[in-house]
Amino acid sequence: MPRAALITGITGQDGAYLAELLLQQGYTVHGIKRRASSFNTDRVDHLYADPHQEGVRFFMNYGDMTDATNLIRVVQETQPDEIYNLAAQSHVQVSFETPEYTANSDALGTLRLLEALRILGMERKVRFYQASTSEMFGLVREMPQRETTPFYPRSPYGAAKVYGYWITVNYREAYGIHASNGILFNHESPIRGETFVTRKITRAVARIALGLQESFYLGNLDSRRDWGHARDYVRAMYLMLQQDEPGDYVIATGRQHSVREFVLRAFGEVGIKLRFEGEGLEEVGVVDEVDLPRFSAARRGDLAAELAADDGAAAAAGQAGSHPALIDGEGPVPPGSVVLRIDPRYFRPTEVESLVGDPTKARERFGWQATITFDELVREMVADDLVAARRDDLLSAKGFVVREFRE
Ligand code: NDP
Ligand code: GDR
Repeated sequence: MPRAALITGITGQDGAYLAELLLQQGYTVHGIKRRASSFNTDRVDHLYADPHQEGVRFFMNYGDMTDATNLIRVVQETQPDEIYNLAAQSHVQVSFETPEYTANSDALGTLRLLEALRILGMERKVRFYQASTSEMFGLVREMPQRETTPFYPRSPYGAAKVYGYWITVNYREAYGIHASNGILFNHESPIRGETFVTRKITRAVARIALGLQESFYLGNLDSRRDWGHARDYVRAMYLMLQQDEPGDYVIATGRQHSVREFVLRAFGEVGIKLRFEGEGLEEVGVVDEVDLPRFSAARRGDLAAELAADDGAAAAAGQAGSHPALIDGEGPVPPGSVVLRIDPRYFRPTEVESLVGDPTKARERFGWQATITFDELVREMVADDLVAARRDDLLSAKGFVVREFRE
């Protein structure tokens, strides 16, 4: 019998990468998805197979972390060997607007799932993973943060996740459940939600490069994060549940960058050198220089070839593409263009200024370490958003309506 896993939050970024990994490992994967008035399964549609076919190993169940009866029934029906509890209202800023709902889904939701195991008498059968977070460290007590660093959450989200962490520890100690907390630092990917800062930046950079928008707005440019790639991080979740003993682990790269650095790096990918002018709410990001061969290649979709070709031959060869060659000053973003402004709407009532994790324990216990660098992460995200921006550009050029998503 193949092993069975149940993933809550399967329609999210991590759920999609984890489902892919577990299917590759031979698991049968059950996911819980919320009922929505439109399709919300974009990230896992490529894994979905018609359940009427033979040999299908990927199944979806309707459910919600706020509905205990539903969780009990889904666990009973799917009989998982491993449960990965990834479902959460995961946006820190949104948690200030919806604090009670965030506590209900993120804190009590975890309790409901653990209680489902007790009610069904599955405490010794199921291994449990809880998606804990570096946001629990909040106003950090030491640098870098490790498993022993005290928590000091700075948002309703962080506070709810602290409850989720401790109730997981408590059920492990009280009932002998193989339950582990992954204290994961920020991890991103091309399928990161569009309103988290990294994806917001890479989408905007791509759309600005294609001339689909002129500028965008951010909040605090100086906060610092330890950013890794989601593909690396779901591997850590899986490894935690393969250990003989459960435990709590920090998963991080050990390096941090500011939001400002992320912005500079992302614009650099499309050949735009940015400079910052002004201070506070008046600060703006201004185009300083444009590397035209690289910028043209990014617009055409030949960036990989451009990067590979030191002599610029690829850029010359590609000039017959859909976009004509750009002449300095004539592109959509000539030097002097303001492409980034500050909007205080994106400031948080209490901010987490600086996070960086020490993943030594995970490395020593099960050999985990991040393999994808910050530069590779930014490159992959910008490249993917360029594809989407080119598709939108082409569709609108051919007269089709392109949907504009707004935050
Ligand atoms: P996403 O926001 O991309 O995905 C969250 C998932 O939870 C979605 O599938 C969402 O469904 C689902 N969900 C939300 N509320 C409910 C609910 N009430 N009932 C059922 N499902 C619900 O998050 P990530 O994939 O980035 O993160 C996965 C988990 O890891 C989360 O718990 C997050 O808090 C935590 N985490 C994330 C980190 C990161 O950097 N990404 C770092 C540390 C922890 P829908 O698609 O319908 O909205
Ligand atoms: P975070 O991620 O709060 O760390 O939580 P997010 O990308 O939202 O913010 C990171 C930092 O960027 C600053 N920032 C902005 N953030 C957003 N979203 N939008 C903006 O316009 C903007 N401008 C500046 C923020 O103030 C913050 O300092 C993520 C989530 O995935 C959580 O679920 C997870 O637990 C933690 O990472 C680890």
